[in-house]
Amino acid sequence: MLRLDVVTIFPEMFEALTRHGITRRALEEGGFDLRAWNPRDFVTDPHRTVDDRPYGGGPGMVMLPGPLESCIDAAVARQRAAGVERPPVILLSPQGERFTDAVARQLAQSPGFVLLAGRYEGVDERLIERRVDRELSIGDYVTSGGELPAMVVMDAVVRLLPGSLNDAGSASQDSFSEGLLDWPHYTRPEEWEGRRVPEVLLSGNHAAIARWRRKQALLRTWSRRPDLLAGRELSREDAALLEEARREQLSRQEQEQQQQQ
Ligand code: 9D3
Repeated sequence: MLRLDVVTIFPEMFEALTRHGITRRALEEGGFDLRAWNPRDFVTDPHRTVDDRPYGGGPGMVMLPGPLESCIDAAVARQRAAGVERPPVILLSPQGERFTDAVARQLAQSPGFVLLAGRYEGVDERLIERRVDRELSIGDYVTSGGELPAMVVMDAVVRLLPGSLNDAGSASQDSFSEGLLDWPHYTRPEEWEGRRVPEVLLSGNHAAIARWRRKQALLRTWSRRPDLLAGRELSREDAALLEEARREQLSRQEQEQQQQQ
């Protein structure tokens, strides 16, 4: 069982994971467990202070190192009691290494880890030096705190755990493990608002369907996310499929232009 601990001043936010969907099911079936720790519970002053003004001035507040350290140590102690010898402490931070599918797969192999979600402008640097093993960012945009990024990390990791999906096939077929975007999906009705489902999907010809889907995935990846194909050699079959898809797309575009004239 994967052990997850998170240090946060908003523990209730993590109910988004424990109350809904795939993550709720994985929790109920014992795929992982999750405990949220509030640094406010580790301070004794009447205001239960966890932040203060930055030395050197400037806007916003900085999280105090003391309460965070006590809180992290309690989370680490729980991990150790559960048999996780050296749980890494991972800070969610705009300065972190980018969280990718490869990082998610690495974390899913581990017995457990502690996430630290910051609020305000940041965390006292000395706490990071003393307690944090790794920093992760989910991308180049600003969120209001580390909690949503922590949930993104947990969700992406938990859905990789064995037995955590409705459909066991999906995780290995997933876009990013394959390095390709998804093909388009269709369901009933066969015709909707004048648009028909591609005939091949109604044909019952499984080989033709698989070929069509692969072709669509290649075409979409090539046109929307060329970066995913950049460092990568396509198989002879894939290269031929993509070439065919590009020719078909070009002739469709030419037809559309003719109709406009
Ligand atoms: C980079 C902006 N910072 C200087 C103006 C201030 C700041 C804004 C928002 C510091 C922290 C935050 C809260 N966000 C996170 O802690 C965070 C985050 C993010 O904002 N984007 C992508 N990944 C992450 S992981 C944690």
